[in-house]
Amino acid sequence: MSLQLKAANPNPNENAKKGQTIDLGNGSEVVYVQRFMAYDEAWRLFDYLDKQIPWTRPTIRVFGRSCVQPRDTCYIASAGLPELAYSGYQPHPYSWDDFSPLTEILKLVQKVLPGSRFNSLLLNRYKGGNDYVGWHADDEKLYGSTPEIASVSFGCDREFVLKKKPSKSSGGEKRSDGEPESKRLKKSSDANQHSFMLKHGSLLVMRGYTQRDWIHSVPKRAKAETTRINLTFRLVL
Ligand SMILES: O=C(O)CCC(=O)C(=O)O
Ligand SMILES: [Mn+2]
Repeated sequence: MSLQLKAANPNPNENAKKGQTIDLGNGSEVVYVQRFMAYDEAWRLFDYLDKQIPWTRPTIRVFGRSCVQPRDTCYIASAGLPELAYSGYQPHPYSWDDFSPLTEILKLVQKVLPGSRFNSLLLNRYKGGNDYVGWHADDEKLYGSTPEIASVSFGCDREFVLKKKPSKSSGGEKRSDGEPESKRLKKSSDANQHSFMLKHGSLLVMRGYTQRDWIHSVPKRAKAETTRINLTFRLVL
């Protein structure tokens, strides 16, 4: 299958097309482009990915226990990179050459993010609202200290949540002003959590210190009935 991808058509909503940048503070940043890809093209790609990617649902280890990963996965990497391992699982690296539409999506990502470089891709398929990814940061050493991760979504809209890691210096009871506890908690929860409904054909970019200072998840959602496919492009150093 060969595809010539183009960016989404002009849209009255400038933010949806050009993207919005969310400054998370202390050098962490997220960019969200809702209409990254044209709608119909994104559905063609969904069908291709759903049918042609060699999906597996591996057994992983979490807190010393074996469990089946609650989503399907596949890994693509350029030749000669160090091997990726997470939760006791080492995915087989497939070649970009065997999945040319993925290279087309990569080119479109690099066009929207000038100067970015990616050489690996982790794909996830959530076959309904019971499939999820738990709280984690993509802070593996092989990505370096400030990885840029570009995430493209297809199919069912799902919520993506970012939560600030508890800061090491702030002990639970320490206070510096006389503000009531309830008010302080409300304020901190606003600044310390961000949620995005990741739409079909959208792009979300995490960069700077986001993996060092924040964790993220795609929680279970009873109402999400259909399949979602997500691609995260990364640079292995
Ligand atoms: O599916 C998503 O939007 C996120 C996936 C993710 O965080 C990961 O693969 O590390
Ligand atoms: Mn992640």
